[in-house]
Amino acid sequence: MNVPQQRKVVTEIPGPKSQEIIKRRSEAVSASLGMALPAVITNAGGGILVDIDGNQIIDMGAGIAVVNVGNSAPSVVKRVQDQVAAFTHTCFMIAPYEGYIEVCEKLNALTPGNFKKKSALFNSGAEALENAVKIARHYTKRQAVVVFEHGYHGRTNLTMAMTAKNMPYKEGFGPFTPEVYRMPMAYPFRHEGNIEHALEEVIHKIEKEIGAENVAAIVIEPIQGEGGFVVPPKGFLPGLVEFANKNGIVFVADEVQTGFARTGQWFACEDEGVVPDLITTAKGIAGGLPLAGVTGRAEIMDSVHAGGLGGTYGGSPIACAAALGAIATIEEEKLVDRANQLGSIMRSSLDEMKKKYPIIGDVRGRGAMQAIELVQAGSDEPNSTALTSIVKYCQQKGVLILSAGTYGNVIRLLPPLVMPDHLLKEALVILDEAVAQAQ
Ligand code: PLZ
Repeated sequence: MNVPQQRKVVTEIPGPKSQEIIKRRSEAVSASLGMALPAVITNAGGGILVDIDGNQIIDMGAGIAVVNVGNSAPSVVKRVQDQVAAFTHTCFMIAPYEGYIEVCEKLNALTPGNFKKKSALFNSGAEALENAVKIARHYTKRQAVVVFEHGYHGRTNLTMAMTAKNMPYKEGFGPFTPEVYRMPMAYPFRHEGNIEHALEEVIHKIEKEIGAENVAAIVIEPIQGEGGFVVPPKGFLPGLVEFANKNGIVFVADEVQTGFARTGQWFACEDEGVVPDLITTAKGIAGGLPLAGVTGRAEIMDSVHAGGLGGTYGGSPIACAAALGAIATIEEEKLVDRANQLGSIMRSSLDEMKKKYPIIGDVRGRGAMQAIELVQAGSDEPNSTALTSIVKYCQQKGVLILSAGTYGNVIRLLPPLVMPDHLLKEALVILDEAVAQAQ
């Protein structure tokens, strides 16, 4: 491993060197960009981020579920280095290279569905979602797009419209693209009314308010990420797929956050045997390099005229080399199984915490994607003050944890899947202390 797998706190966080650079950051970088951890990173690997002051911080975010295979995974590094030395760019639409084709072959083989599939590659999750919608509209010759409360799909104009939460993603950035319709999400912890009827309610609303025959796509995250790791109850996703199939609607699973072993399966939709028409991927696909994909039924993917999709950098040879390295790492190191092991360590410790601390209202997630939702003790009122205090406490102790949730009250745990047990357990002990002091 390129960095020692040990937590070490040698200065306050941020330390003096980080503080100096962060001062330059505020002079040079637009104030519009957030910063969860005020520590300037110089190295990272396994489950550790090393900052410029020499602190070794346990990484419970994996760059938002990106470095599932770890930072600087050897097989990613090697393939990227070889690719950069060979050539950096041709533009796939100008002159092809094998890496792009190989990544598509892998995506077609790994994603659920026993039918002929094809893929196209892009640069970011938002771009994948944009293209999935373009493809679905072109194929169906319909316009409406159905999305869900608490959903997140990106920050471009179309994907802002698809994203549920106003602050910070949408405030002041309108007008948004039309023909995007938001449906109630089956959110077990907060569902108003009978959750058994959540599916019927959605179907009824689509039929009455949009007309099923006008819907091009239903787009949903199988487990919502930014929305707070909302896991819909069994039956909800299969029910939506059935409705989509019956009505000629393209069902799109947004697996940008859940994909690539994160939830203890290659893709989260496999859990209930859900077979989407299209799947969007990004983040975990390429070990940190910018890459995204749309994969799905060949007849849908091929329905767009030649030249209808593309982009200068989409599926860059370097990002494709990284993806092949990341996919090989997931296979060779059995990271799908590892996600389940990490998940059960996290789950048992979070369940214990819930028994002790009344500000934990809910524990949920799947595989190495686990969360706690914080409430005012004895109610289900969101508690974002406790979240701020917990995140800060963890930071000072050298543990990076990320927040999420429509109400800013969810702590989400997304460790790299190569994190050793001892680091994960140490991070959970510190999280326990952090929750205790936030009571
Ligand atoms: N779909 C399900 O989780 C990205 C957003 C970080 P991009 N989530 C992290 C931030 O605050 O900008 C995401 C996602 C799902 C789409 C996206 C968008 O992916 O690569 O950030 O464009």
